[in-house]
Amino acid sequence: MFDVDKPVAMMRMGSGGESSTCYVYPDAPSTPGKVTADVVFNCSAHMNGSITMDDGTTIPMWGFNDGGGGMMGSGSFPSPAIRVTEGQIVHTNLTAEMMNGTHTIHHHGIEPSTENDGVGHYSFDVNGTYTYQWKASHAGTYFYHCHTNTVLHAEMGMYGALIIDPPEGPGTLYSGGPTYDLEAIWAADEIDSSWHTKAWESGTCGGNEGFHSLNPDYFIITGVDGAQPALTAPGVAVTMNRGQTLLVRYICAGYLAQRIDFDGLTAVIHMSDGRPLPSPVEVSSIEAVSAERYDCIVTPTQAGSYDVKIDFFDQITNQVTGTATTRITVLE
Ligand SMILES: [Cu+2]
Repeated sequence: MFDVDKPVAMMRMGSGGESSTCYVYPDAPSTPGKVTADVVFNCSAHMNGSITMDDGTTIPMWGFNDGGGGMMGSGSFPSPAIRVTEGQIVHTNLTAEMMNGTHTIHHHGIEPSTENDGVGHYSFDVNGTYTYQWKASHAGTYFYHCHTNTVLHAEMGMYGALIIDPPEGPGTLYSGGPTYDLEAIWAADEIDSSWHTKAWESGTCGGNEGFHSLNPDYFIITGVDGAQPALTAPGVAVTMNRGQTLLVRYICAGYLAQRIDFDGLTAVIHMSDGRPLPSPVEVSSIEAVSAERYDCIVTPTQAGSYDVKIDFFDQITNQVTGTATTRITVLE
């Protein structure tokens, strides 16, 4: 019988002789088959961010900063979006130093070679700098995240949106697909603040760090507290005119199952997980599980204020354990 209290893997020594980390494979090789990229992102892993909640509590967060490429914004939480055009060869340069923890970047939903997949235990965790080389093959909504000690590092906020536009550019969802006037990127996530004081390698040696028990106390949309601030926060809440089309790029960025409810508005799902649906589906709500993405277009026909509610379901009881809310304001 499986004994959860015993380490389940051999100790793996880090390249610097560290003996306290297991399931971590630090390396920074050169990229196999490296070619000239069409677009380059420079990311450095950081572990010094934070998010301040509506009740005044500040919670430590980790993430990826713009490492100087000038294309990734200021490095807040969530990490800045990576946005590219279908067909491009992309280099994501990750810099991570062992003293701050090894990290990776997994471009979720992209299908590169094993070395470029950023799944540490299948290849390596980055200690130094590594260039992830990948091709943006299919327009759609993805996200990227760290895949080192994933349970903790993803919870700590090491993720950001990854958008691939079709050759037509922003405003068209996929080549030959629907167009849109405005866009919202809603990455919904829960936070268990008790996890946010852990060391980066916590739990990698098989000790019980409590990661089997997620008890979230905050619920967020794209890095903003969903208790109240997300109702009006720029970049999350939407103000639009009646008759305009809004593309919602909905990313289930947490561990709990979720349901987004559009408060009476009709959402037309056109894509899921980076692929068009065989035919669009009209819904009033969408249920999603961890890492799923849905691209849906909302075209309000009446002016008003619509509070879009994202419920989070407890893993054991399946009861709603928290809710994050944002708002679509439709002007006449
Ligand atoms: Cu990490």
